[in-house]
Amino acid sequence: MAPLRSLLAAGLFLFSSVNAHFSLDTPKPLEGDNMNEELEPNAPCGGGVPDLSKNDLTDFHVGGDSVHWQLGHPQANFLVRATLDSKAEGKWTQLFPIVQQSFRGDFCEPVVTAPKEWAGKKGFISIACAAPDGFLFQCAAVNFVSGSADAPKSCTNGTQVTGSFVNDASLTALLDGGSGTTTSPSPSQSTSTGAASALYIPSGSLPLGSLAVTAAMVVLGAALL
Ligand SMILES: *[C@@H]1O[C@H](CO)[C@@H](O)[C@H](O)[C@H]1NC(C)=O
Ligand SMILES: [Cu+2]
Repeated sequence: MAPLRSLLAAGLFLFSSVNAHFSLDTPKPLEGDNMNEELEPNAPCGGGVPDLSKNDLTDFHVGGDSVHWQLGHPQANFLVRATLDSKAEGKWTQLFPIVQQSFRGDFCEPVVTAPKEWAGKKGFISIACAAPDGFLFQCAAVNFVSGSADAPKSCTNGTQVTGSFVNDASLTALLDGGSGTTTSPSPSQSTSTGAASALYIPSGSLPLGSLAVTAAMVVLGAALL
């Protein structure tokens, strides 16, 4: 029974690890809890439609506030950028060094700052991710306010998640003064995660189906133990 059991365990691992590109948790994303993953490759905000006259805004403290996302790939590079443009059409400023996340799961930076003179203005924070399957984007519409905020208890990194600061010219090009063109993510990135990208299945395509399969495998697996 051992081989079958380990096969099922492998299947379980596969199904539980094959999910989202990445999702933004804090600040509140434009699409709320209803992110359309298929639109996530669209710059500058994925499926979110940036328009300060319509979007819900949350406060972001220029002296330091948290930015929290979940990654569904084993590794990706992230750029945190922001603009005061009312439709997020350009003028992107970098808010935090480009960070390379290794391992799937939660990543939260408790202290991300914005230019002090932005306090009292409205704008967008956009997270640009260079993933094995291309660029991915999410945005939040925010009121930039003065002062700093303590990160909430929910601001944690996954236990196996690590971060390191890296150079990524493909992401730097997405800043004002960058080339502005969308070239493919850096080659080192794609090669190091090539095997994993082959496993990617958009979770939007069969959310209930894969859940049902996972549930069935849990039941089967439990029966065999
Ligand atoms: C998560 O990891 C990053 C990168 O190492 C680090 O800068 C950050 O402070 C960590 N977040 C928390 C909540 O400890
Ligand atoms: Cu992806």
